[in-house]
Amino acid sequence: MTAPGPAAPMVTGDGGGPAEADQLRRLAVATLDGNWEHDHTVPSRTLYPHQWSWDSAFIAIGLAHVRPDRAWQELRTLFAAQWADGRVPHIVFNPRLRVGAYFPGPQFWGSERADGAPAAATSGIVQPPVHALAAWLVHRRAPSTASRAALTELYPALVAQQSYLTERRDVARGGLACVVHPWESGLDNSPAWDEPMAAVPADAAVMRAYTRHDTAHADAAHRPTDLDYARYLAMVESYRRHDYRDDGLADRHPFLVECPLFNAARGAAEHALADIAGVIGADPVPHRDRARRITEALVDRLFDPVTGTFQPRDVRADRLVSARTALGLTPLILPDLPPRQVAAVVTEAGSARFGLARRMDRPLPSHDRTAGDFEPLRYWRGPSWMNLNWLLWRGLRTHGRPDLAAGLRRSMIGLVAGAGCHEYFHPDTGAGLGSAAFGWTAALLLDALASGDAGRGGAAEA
Ligand code: 9WN
Repeated sequence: MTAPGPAAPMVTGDGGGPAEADQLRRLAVATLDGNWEHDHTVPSRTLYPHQWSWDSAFIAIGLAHVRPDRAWQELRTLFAAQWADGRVPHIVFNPRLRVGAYFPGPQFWGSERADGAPAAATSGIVQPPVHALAAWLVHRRAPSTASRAALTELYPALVAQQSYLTERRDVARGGLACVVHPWESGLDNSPAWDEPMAAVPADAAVMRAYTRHDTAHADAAHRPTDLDYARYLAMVESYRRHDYRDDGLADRHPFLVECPLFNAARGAAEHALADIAGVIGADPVPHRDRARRITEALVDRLFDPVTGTFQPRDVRADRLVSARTALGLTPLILPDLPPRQVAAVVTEAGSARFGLARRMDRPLPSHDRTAGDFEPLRYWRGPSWMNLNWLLWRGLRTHGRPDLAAGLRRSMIGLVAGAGCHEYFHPDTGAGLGSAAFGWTAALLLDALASGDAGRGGAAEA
């Protein structure tokens, strides 16, 4: 079962010709327009009918090409729900929707009982902080007086978001922020979380007390299992019991992990804030300093010289998790990643595990395709996702690999040309999976289409 969406495009080639590109652009705009909900864009009308944090950042990047006012509104609406401590909640619930439109909904999260929560009902956890980068890209797409004013307005909120992560979430005091829930990574059921999740006590039978919403709209065989969900709920309950406070996490919380993508996003955010500061007359230097420290900590704590890739660190067990997932490639978005790590990530991405090449049929999968637990249909355990590929595409351009960036870009566009704006895709066949009208797929497609010259011509991009 998939959600109805704008019809898949009648694109016969790989989407690379001007007429095909135009058709794809129209499909993407129709998808984003269809998901627009009075002041924000929903990731999917059926599966995810509220506002999600990192989705909105990716969506703003795409909207900048076609509806710049909406791009700013998207970010403003999200940050209007920022908590007093600076956290940006991973879901902002739309009060107009019926109870049960999504599980777990506002009643389960109970944000209204926590100090410093906003008036709107939200979740109590966060997602990767890709918003400063998004704000910078939205401005850079069409700089204007209005975009500078929008940056000036958002800047303090973006800084507070970073401060929250630096001051409250660095549980191991090593310079990296912890995620307290797999949902915070954005890659909910990635094999990267199997080891730390195994330590979370839970019984799948507790799910008998709840009705999952996701499996009513997507194939259960593609989604996290009931045991995964039992653990997800247990982790929320553990955090909620302390009103989502972060003091004492090390002593009481069952899941504490330093994620390479989450922290790479944090570092990229400091680089973007330095750029923003330069435009609005603030001081960029502290942002560059913080960015440098984050990159150093990532290399120090998460780069495994034996495997040559970045791996999450399970802080409770104080060890790197063994799974080699696409998360490990994402530090490439950091412009100050040292050459040794850049080379290692490019090698890992080009290996049989992920298949990056100048000529490639399909974008990268979310997990090592040679691994025994690779599942081509199950969510973040194998399928290809546009946002992960977009991050890698950006990283390749940042580090002067236009040849590989161009190959990846073509494969991303070809994927949507073949299947439509699906949520995720079979990594071998390219078949569309999950929601058929997914926000960030449409948005990042627009960005890939618009950046054709940079992708082909090879200018390194900051
Ligand atoms: C839980 C909205 C979100 C994305 C996540 C993706 C999925 C939610 C879910 O959907 O997570 O947050 O219900 O599965 O994993 O990355 O932000 O698109």
